[in-house]
Amino acid sequence: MTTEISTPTLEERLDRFYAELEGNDLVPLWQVSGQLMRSAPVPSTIPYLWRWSTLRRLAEMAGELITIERGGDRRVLSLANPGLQGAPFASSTLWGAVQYLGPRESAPGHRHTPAAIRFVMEGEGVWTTVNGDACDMRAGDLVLTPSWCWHDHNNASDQPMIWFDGLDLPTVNALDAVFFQPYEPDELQPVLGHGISERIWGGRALVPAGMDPTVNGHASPLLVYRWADTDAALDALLAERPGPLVTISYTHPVNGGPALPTMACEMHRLVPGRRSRPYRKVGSSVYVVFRGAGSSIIDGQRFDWSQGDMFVVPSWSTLEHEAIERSDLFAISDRPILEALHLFRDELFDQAQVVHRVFSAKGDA
Ligand code: 1HN
Repeated sequence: MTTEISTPTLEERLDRFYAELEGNDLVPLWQVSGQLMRSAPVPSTIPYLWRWSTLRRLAEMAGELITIERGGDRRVLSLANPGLQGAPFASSTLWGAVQYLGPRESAPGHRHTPAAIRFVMEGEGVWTTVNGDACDMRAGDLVLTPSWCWHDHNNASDQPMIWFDGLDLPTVNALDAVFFQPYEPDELQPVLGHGISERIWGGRALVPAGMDPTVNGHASPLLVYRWADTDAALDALLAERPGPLVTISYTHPVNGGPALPTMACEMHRLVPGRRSRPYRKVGSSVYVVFRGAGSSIIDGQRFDWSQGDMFVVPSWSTLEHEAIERSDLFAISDRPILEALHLFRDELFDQAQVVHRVFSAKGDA
């Protein structure tokens, strides 16, 4: 009697092949190339907005319920983009958050490789000490804590303060380049003086000769950008270049590059009643409404905003703004990283022709 050895069909051979690939931790490109190679970016980050009323209420609740302890170190509520599967990130590359510091409270010193910015929404009487330089924080000020600089926050007033924190943490994390170190043995570093970097490097286009501009590595040696200067620069620019939108960048006073090598900071001033031209760029942004009210259309979805609201614009999303009163929008982005890698591109369109859907934030009536 003869046993028949049947040749396996092509289908059987393919089944075995794919099972073997899986069993050996291999993935064939032809099954995934459609997801990996798109004609243009398809971000997981979605356009999204958080209301200031919600942020402030929950930050205040955190102030009542949560103490600042070593380890956690900070009372921070992160903007968690719903497109990012529960990650505490505003976008795939940017951290955005509100931080609450109670009256007479300090947040202990530490340093980390992710760089951070603070943008102050309201209040005064708080300073962040950065490598010994106590940087006073008032509404509209931008304070830098560059990569690996020691920093602690101190509130000498009887009022709490809430500010916006922006970090490049998701990017540094994706690169597995996060290092963190608590300041020891004391909770706070010694203060060498208040506003040292401003006195040395804050002279607009006048910088000292013969002083090292690399004290903070590739970050700006100037740690604080005051609202009065920002406001005056925007006014002057608007007088010369009438809207609908003017933008200033916060720069390194010596090389003219971004204030931080990994994160761009900008302030946009919008003239009421006029729509900005549709614009898109590679890389995401987190916006903070410092003053004013209006709306932004992100890929056809309209987000109405007012003072203190925060929203995310994903990579390659078309963006238009229209203010109903004079408005100032602070924004951070990952643009310096994309530019350094020669991956940046952008497009400005002529016409607003967008039909829009209206976004309502959680908690909106
Ligand atoms: C951090 O150190 C601060 O120093 C704020 O205030 C937010 C988010 C993630 C990781 C570290 C701060 C942070 C942070």
